[in-house]
Amino acid sequence: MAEFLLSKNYDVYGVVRGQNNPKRAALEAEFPEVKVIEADMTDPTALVRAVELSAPTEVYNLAAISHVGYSFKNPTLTAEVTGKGVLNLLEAVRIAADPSTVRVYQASTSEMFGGLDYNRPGAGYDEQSLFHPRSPYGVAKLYGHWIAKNYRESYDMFVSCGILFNHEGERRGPEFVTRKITKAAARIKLGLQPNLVLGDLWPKRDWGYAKDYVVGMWQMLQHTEPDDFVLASGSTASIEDFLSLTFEQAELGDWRPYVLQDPAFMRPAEVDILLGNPAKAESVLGWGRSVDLRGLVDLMVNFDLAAEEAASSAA
Ligand code: F7E
Repeated sequence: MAEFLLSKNYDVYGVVRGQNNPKRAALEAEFPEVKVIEADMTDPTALVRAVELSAPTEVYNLAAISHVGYSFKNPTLTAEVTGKGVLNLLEAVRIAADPSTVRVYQASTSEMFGGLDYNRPGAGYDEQSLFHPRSPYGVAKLYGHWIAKNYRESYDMFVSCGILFNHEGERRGPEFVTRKITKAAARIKLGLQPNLVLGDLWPKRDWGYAKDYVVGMWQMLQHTEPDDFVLASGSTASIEDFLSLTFEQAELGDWRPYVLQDPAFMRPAEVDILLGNPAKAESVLGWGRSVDLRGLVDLMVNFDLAAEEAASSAA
């Protein structure tokens, strides 16, 4: 998001939390133009200060405990950060800015849908579909979604919610399944690790490229009015499909000899299948995608092969 906004000549402020957060050094090294503000989503006073310091015209709330598995182990923290944090930020905008001059983006998620038989439309989830979250993360995000809509309706604030399906890429954390797979395939290829340990392989996700989705988030805040929009690829594939594409791209052949399973990576409740319908974002915002699933896998595998090779030759 920062990269995209800088390319459009925005003055970008980024909120970083915690002491000695290594992401701060990484952000400062890659984007020295971004002005860092220390604040925590659980601290309303820090968010008031962040709004005062930055005097924003656009606020993108991408802050969250975002790992679904982690949210089962830390459900209260997830509720505080991912749920109540949205309220803290909206109040900070109301207190420390003229809310009629600020546009707010709330990162809602396909995890709010849950992928169950009874609420799954054949053409994919859209803005009208029923919610049934299946994790503390999904439940907290649903609170964030509704408090954002409530502030839009109650205070006439420009608050838009992007209901984004999985968006992946070279910057994806290795704790998420796509990057875990592409990074492991690169390391297996280079003889740096023997295998890969995963959880369930049958769940299906609607995976797209994060850089395409960032454009959609920005488009939502340029629109004439605040609204909710689904961003999705419109196709779905299983973890097994992602493994096949990855091992093919890395020229490793069949993935089965390399993959082990461990219940530690399985969740108490799973989202079986996610498929989104981005028709509204396409027609109202003119949003589109530059990369399909095969293109996404190719760019992630090529990136990880080059990165792992560089790291191993530097060691
Ligand atoms: O899991 C399965 C896992 O952690 C995808 C977040 O950005 O997208 C993301 O949520 C699937 C699940 O992403 C492993 O059980 C198997 O079925 O990559 P993930 P997610 O849970 O779909 C949504 C839109 C968000 O909003 C979230 O913030 O892969 N799976 N084996 C595994 N998942 C992980 N992480 N690790 C495994 O070893």
